[in-house]
Amino acid sequence: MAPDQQDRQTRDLPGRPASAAPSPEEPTEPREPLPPKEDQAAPADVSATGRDWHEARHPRAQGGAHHTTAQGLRLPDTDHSLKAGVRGPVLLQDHHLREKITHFDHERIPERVVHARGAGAHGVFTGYGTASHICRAAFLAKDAETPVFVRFSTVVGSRGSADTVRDTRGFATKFYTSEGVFDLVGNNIPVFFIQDAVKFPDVVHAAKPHPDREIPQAQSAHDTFWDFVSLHTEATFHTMMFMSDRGIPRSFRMMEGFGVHTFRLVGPDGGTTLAKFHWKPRAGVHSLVWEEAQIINGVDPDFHRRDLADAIEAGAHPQWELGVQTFPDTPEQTFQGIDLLDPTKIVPEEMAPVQPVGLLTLNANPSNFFAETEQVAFHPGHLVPGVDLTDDALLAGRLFSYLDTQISRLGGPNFAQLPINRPHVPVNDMHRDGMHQTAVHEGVAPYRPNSLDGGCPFAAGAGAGGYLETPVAVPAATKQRRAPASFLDHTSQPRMFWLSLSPVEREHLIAAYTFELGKCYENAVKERVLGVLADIDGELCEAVAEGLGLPAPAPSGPLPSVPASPALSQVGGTWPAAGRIIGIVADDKGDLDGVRAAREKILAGGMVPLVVAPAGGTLGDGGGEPIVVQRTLAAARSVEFDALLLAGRLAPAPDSYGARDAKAGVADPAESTVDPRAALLAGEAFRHAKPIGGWSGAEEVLAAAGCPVSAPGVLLNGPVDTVVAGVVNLLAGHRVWERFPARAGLGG
Ligand code: HDE
Repeated sequence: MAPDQQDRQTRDLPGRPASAAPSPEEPTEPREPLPPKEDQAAPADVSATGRDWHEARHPRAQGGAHHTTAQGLRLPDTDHSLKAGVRGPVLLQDHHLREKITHFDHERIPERVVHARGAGAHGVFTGYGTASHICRAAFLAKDAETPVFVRFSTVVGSRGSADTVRDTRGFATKFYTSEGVFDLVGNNIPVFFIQDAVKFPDVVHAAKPHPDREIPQAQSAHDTFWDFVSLHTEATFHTMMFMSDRGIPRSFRMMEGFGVHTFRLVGPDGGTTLAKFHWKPRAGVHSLVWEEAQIINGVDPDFHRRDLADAIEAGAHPQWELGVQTFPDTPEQTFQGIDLLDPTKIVPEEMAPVQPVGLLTLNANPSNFFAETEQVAFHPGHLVPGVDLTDDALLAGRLFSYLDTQISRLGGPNFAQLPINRPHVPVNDMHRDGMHQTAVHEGVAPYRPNSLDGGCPFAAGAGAGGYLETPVAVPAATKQRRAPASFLDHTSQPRMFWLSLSPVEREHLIAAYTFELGKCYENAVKERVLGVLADIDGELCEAVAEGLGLPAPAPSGPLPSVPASPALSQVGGTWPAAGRIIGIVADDKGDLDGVRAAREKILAGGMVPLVVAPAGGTLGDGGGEPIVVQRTLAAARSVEFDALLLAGRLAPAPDSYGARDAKAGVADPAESTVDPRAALLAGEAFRHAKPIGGWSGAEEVLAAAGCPVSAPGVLLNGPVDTVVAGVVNLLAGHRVWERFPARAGLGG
């Protein structure tokens, strides 16, 4: 019996009408608490005071047999207020009523000021040992296994906003290491908008909805955002990157992650190396196309959240390799002319290859969104021995900001005691009291030095695992509000990015700028953005200007001459198709043996088949193994699939919704040979360059959708096995890019 069902036992109470007697499935006996799900147990075993947490937590868990108040008083009824007589009035002395409603009134906490919308997962990180000579951190040692919690997020939107908006994505990882918590709080884009933390409120105010009407939600396509970034050109590289396909990832599972700043690694002998962190997804880096992203925002606003949870539940555990780019720790802190303290610059991977140092596997979904994903509190200053900071001015501001924001968001300074934030090592701090203190500290001397508590706790030197800041020399300097001269170059790397993209990616970038600026009202803002683009590339600027109907300005000077960095392009590689979703559309008249064979082949390849049919239930009841229908044509949209299989011609059933719809759309009802909803699926999949396979009359569906059956990536009428194998092969390249022709000349 589930705990929520227990509440309904109160219907047995005297005075309730006989008709309210329990239905057969309603439980009548209390039960013992259910054991926690194995893969979803609370992450920490030790409380802030070092006690067994499970023991401390148990009395407050809601798995017990009897419903109680917060004070543990057993309750016979939670469905009726205490009244004077059945018709009232309600009595103020009803403590349960007041406690229940007061608690409810305070259920919401302030959402994160940025990165409010997110999804999380538990996992494990396994070190390769390949970094051990340059970084003494225990979690990077060979075969060391460290529990982790990862939270992915969008940046601009509110907590309830849609997942597939155009935005940067957060990629924050909490490592519960044997030396304390290490947080790597990164993004899916390797550079940032600003070089100095003091500008953060400006960029966020510009990107958030306009303060007068509070629109638009979770969008950068509005005047204030473009006003700011066109005036503040250090944002250009980041802006271009999230206007590119990276701003609309196909899945959290298919994004790269970047620590952005340069960190300082400390080796076993105390030697230091500068480093940038990278996460490389095993599933490849893939994106949606813009029309798809917009459809998803309406059809399934939880698309990324659902995709992550479903994949983990299905056992398709997403994986990323952690890698580092390393640079000598010289006093200049530059690498081949690139300033390593400038977070608006990358070091191209061709100049400093990313060296893999460990593997992250996400293998368990949170048990409770609020307790874990919402309450998790990251901080770039949560470091372990072996990882130290540099003087990046953006990082310095973050070190202040994250602690400050948690205090207001999580209601006080004791958020590290929340289960999701607790280190998996004993905590011996001397912080005391404060809001929401859950530890019952013992002893009388929370200060150092002391003699009354035996001198405990003792300082931990390096030999005892203590964290020692690297003794870096601070050069003699003059106080000033200025940035180094190298920070003024805002065009070379954006131009390098443009030159590194394939024609289809350039086409997407042009379309994104044209869309976003097309949503702006102020011509002066659009013209200023065109001025910025003119200094990146003439072709880019002209194409966007043409779309906006404005003249393309001339560049302000000669364009920088920079080499491309092929690693910045997402297109052209091949990747495992495992974890991808293939829709199979069929009805009872289709080739159901073919559907069965296709399902098996897809499952055997580690992919997910989704059977779509005109109505729910099963297909093939007339003979053979029934096929469970997972989506009806009324509920499915092509955006859910990476590829599509059509197992028949999908005629509308007489008098069905599909038939009525089809008749409404054509002059002669006799011509309505294909269910229009199937044609819509096929047409969208075609337009979004997805591989399409089909047999048993599938060409009629494509014809009804107006798709040429001889187009690249359309595989029809071979044996089912061959069609499916062909579609899976195409999936390795993500999409059939030949169906997305780029304008002539964009090949660069
Ligand atoms: Fe953040 N950022 N940030 N940020 N950030 C927050 O902290 C901030 C920056 C990033 O899933 C906030 O707990 C400042 C860069 C992620 O919980 C806040 C500056 C990068 C997350 C904050 C930056 C990030 C945040 C809001 C400029 C990539 C979500 C809630 C100096 C390297 C973490 C919170 C999660 C969240 C401040 C810049 C990534 C307000 C002041 C650069 C992934 O403290």
